[in-house]
Amino acid sequence: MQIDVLSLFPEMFSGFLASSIVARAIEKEAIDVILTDFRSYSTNKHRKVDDYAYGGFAGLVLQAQPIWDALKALTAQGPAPVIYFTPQGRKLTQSILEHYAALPRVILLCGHYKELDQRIRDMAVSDEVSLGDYVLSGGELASMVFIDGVARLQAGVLTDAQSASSDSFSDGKDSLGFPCYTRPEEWMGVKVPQVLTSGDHAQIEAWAQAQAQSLTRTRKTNEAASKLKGPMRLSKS
Ligand code: 6GU
Repeated sequence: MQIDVLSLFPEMFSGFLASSIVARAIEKEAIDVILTDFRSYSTNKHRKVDDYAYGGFAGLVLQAQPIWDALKALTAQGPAPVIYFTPQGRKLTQSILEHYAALPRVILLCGHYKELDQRIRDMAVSDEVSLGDYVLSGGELASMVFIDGVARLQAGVLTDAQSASSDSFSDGKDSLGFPCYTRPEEWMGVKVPQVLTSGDHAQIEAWAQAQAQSLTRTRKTNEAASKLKGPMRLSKS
């Protein structure tokens, strides 16, 4: 899968692309990430990419020309969907990631601080995606979220142990995970749930399912009550 990224801040991606699963996906050639600074397509003598908003509104607007020319160059060999990251987009879900992960190529468009000229959104953008109802300084973090999400869905990227098929939201399961424990069996006086050391696999499976169901119910239907858990309980030590 080829992922082109149009951003004014390509340096934001360097640590991300060099680490963990995404780095392995690149090394295995499951994904290829190509960063393009669309400022380099500006025909302005000062390489300016933004200007005042018509109508006298506050703030600058990213001009259509550099983005259009960058997209024209990127799609000279063939079309690809252009995803623009904006809080006004549809909320990113696992099924959106699964849809795009199956395509040979996508182009990710990141704005920064300011809105894009509407004509680019109308004429060149095929999808608009948001992370949620809050405001970030630009689309770069959202596009890294997207890249991470599609990279781990590519064949051969995750090991069996990391398998994506048991992910919380895969297959439209829409369920959160269950509590996990590892050694030691007792830590700070707290034991792991007894069922997990019982060796009874049917019981363990039933426990995990029940836990996942109740977690999903409380987190999704009573968000206010599940938001805060208080400070670290360090006094015990
Ligand atoms: Cl995709 N972009 C920006 N700038 N802010 C956001 C977002 C995207 N999703 C949530 N907040």
